[in-house]
Amino acid sequence: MEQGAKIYVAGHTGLVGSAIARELKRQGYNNLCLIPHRGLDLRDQRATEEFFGKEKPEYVFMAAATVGGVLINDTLTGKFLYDNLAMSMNVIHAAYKFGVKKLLYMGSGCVYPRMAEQPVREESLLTGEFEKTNEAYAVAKLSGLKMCEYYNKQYGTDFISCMPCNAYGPGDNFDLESSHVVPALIRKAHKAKVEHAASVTVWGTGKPVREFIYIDDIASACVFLMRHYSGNSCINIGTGEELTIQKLTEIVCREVGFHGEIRNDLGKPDGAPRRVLDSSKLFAMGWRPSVGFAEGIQRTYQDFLGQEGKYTGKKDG
Ligand code: GFB
Repeated sequence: MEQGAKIYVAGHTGLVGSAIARELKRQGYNNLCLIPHRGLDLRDQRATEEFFGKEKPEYVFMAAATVGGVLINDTLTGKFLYDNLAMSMNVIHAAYKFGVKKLLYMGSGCVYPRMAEQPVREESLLTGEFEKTNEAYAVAKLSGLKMCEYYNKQYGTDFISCMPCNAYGPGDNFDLESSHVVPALIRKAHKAKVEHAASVTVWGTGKPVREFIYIDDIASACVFLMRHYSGNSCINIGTGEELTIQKLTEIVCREVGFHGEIRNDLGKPDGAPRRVLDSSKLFAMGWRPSVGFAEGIQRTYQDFLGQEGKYTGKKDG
């Protein structure tokens, strides 16, 4: 990827897209094509193709998606399927139609089968049933992954895809109903701390196991793959470290400074029992994550403190 190349980051205002744009600028790629969602609805094929025809990007990071945590995934199933299917199809087809040199498509660890052998290898794709709570999102993302593979086969495109584990970091969504677990727990622990509450409530049993990666590490891996990898196999992006949700909560409470009790709301879903990726293919290429979990939590907490008013209309405490 040449330094002066024109690079389109689809979804550049989101958690992953904003981190990729930051990483590209940090590495001296300044010819970035960034258009906010309000400027272009990627679910609209005509508008998407008009944009590609006008801007003619050479490289595309497809990080635009409708995302959310276990609860919203399990409730807005129609929206999660439609939005992500339409955006993926339109961007991948337009990239082919307008001669994009290379595209990186953001998959997700939740696309793997619920009961795949852990840590999950890329070969496990499509070998079993999806996790029900995020099936709609997984079906849409799988379609995007396979569309890249099929276009490479039929049209000779160079479209690659990656599968990150659970992402967190600055720019995350801290809304308690729609967010993922890390931002939700940071906000809950902060509120419990400032209100001197006796406890903080965790969804589900706290027994599920997850792997968490700081968003700047995902961005670094995406730029690395765009520069060094071509092929039809998706590539896992993880840290190799797994945590139960209970342990995660203890770490978040420690980093936030809340020392009360942890209670469980068993009325909320656990989601997949264990989801840990095997990232040995990526590690063998020479990339490694660099931000440790405690440091990542601290940076995310500071980001939340800088914008807590946005979520509560006032400071939580
Ligand atoms: O992050 P999360 O919503 O998504 O939930 P998944 C992870 C685990 O944290 C689940 C528990 O076991 C939740 O029950 N959890 C505990 C909480 N407290 C909370 C809380 O306050 N909020 C949330 N959200 N969870 C996602 C998929 O699955 O994985 C996405 O839904 C995406 O589509 C992502 O693919 C990678 O890890 O279960």
